[in-house]
Amino acid sequence: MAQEGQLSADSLAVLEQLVPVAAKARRVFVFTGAGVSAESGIPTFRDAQTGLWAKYDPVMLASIDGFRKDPANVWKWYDERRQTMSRCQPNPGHHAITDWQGLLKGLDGRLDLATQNIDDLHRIAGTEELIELHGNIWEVRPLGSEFQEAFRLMDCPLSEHPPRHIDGSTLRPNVVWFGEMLDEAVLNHAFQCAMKADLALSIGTSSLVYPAAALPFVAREHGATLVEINPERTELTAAADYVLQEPSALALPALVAGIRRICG
Ligand code: BV8
Repeated sequence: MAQEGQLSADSLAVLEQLVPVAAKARRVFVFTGAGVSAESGIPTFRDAQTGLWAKYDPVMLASIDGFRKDPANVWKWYDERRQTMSRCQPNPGHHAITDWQGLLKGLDGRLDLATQNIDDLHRIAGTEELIELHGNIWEVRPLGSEFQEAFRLMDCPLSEHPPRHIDGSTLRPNVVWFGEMLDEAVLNHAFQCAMKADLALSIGTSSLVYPAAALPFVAREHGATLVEINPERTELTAAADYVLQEPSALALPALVAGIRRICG
């Protein structure tokens, strides 16, 4: 497979061990971060501060305090990110996850995907029953309201910063900001999936942001075999049973192709 041709010898050796184990798994938990969208052209969270945003601290921009201080400025940042994301498509890594989910369904298994990403690319790639831990950049809700009141606002670019609800109230992005609680039901569901998994993969995340970053560790503590796919080492690498230090758009299609060769 052309894709495998670009993998390092180390990664091919890891895949040789991993593929038979992964082909046997019937409850797979996949946890993704910004790195899986890097090859779609979306800057990862920390390097999203390129250009005019370089002078801002992302943790400040993605925070309720930052928003209350200057809602227009925070909305300008989200509007820019929405415009970037509107030009991006899922990459082979996103599609490999959807492909694997379909394969497992046919084998009476299941793949649960919990993503930290807010870019909608897993949904566009066709992954079902997506768990969006940190919300979705295409959704908004009235400031001060609960996640349940969110709705999609697809205007791109936005006509005003901040956008307003029909009743004139200020709308906020339906994302989880630093210092904000995640939607408890969403987070509990993700932990349930992690605890039931026999194979867990942490892909494209720096494993720094909690409580989401605890998920792969919890999967491992409950007996899952743990795989990390990331070109860099992270806080999780030492705990992983298999490490593929590759871009996900290269490693995931090679892994799923190997599983398909065994499972048909
Ligand atoms: C909360 C949405 C309770 C907004 C985001 C312990 C327990 C609980 C909380 C904390 C804790 N310790 C600290 C905290 C507070 C804080 C936190 O974790 N801070 C960190 C910085 C230390 N957590 C919170 O505030 C959370 N809320 O805990 O509520 C509470 C309430 C009140 C008071 C206290 C606690 C809420 C966190 C959610 C924040 N929202 N996003 C938006 O996006 O605008 S987080 C944001 O960063 C992203 O969404 C993403 O989820 C997250 C992490 O980023 P990554 O996805 O990992 O991306 P990153 O850029 O970091 O790394 C990219 C990786 O990809 C790299 O490793 C790179 O090597 C790799 N890569 C690059 N290219 C590729 C690749 N991999 C594969 N292929 C490639 N091609």
